[in-house]
Amino acid sequence: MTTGNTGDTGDAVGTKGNASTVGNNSTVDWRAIDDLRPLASATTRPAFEASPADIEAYQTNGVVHLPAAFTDWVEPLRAGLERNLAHPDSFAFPCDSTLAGEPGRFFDSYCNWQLIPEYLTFVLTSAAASMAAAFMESDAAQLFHEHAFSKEPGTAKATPWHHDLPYYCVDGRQTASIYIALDDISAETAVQFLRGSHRSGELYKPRTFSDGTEYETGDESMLSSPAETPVADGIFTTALAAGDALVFDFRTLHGSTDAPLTARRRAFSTRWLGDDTHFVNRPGETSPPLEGLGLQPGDRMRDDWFPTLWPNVR
Ligand SMILES: O=C(O)CCC(=O)C(=O)O
Repeated sequence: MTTGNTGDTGDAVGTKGNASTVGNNSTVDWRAIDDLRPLASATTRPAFEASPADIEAYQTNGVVHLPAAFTDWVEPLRAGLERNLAHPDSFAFPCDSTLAGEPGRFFDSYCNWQLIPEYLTFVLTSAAASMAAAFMESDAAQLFHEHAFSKEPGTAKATPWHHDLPYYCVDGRQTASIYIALDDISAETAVQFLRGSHRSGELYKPRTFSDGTEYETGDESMLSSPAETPVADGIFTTALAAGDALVFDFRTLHGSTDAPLTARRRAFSTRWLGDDTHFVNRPGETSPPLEGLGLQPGDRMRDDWFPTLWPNVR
């Protein structure tokens, strides 16, 4: 069994971490490519035909399950993630969230798509950009970043309930994460969602993945996210096969149980911004901690760093 921590696990904190943590520090620069626009225009991505029923489910529930949407990408994305797991410090924002004495390993890392060739190929040539635009009901889809997760067999650690928007330096209603299972995952151990929570209008304080500590947000309007699974009959959960996708809104609350894993549970998410989504100045730390953006609140995220990948531009 891998214990595989990148450093002293006693203080390890999740990438969705806080200012003093391992996960929000990086020994490498996530911005490997100065200007992504030429790369975006030199490549094309296939169109994804979303069914009206799936779009309706996404808009209503804040999450939709797309079986076998990326089966062909499982092997390349696993290979990409293995690079990250084998050499965490060679990539951006590596983090182990299992504390000293806890079994298994809960690893995550993000903002590596320019550094890991399999990830780069995925974002530039897969149907993910078009899929994101379809579910966001947006003309365009701009890539924010990717986030990869790995829980090893024996891990018995919940993913704390949270939603992603307050971690990010963006705001908007047209957002989507495309979460691809890289292993078969039982419903009991898969990520779960609180249906309709994207429409509550509430923002919940970001929490670390290691022990659920809330961020110092400096924003008194943010609430505490639920410590336990919120409302059983409002929960969306499903078993996943490797290659299945879950598409969910940045505002949808999600988390997992701490049921012990008997097999690996790996996943790869890409985060997408739609037409109405823009830069926002959060008073506390954001995750990823993106610096030097040179943006004012309300500005669209800059296209040279966060490329628009749908529609194709040539
Ligand atoms: O896989 C998990 O348990 C966490 C996933 C997650 O929080 C995310 O993709 O935003």
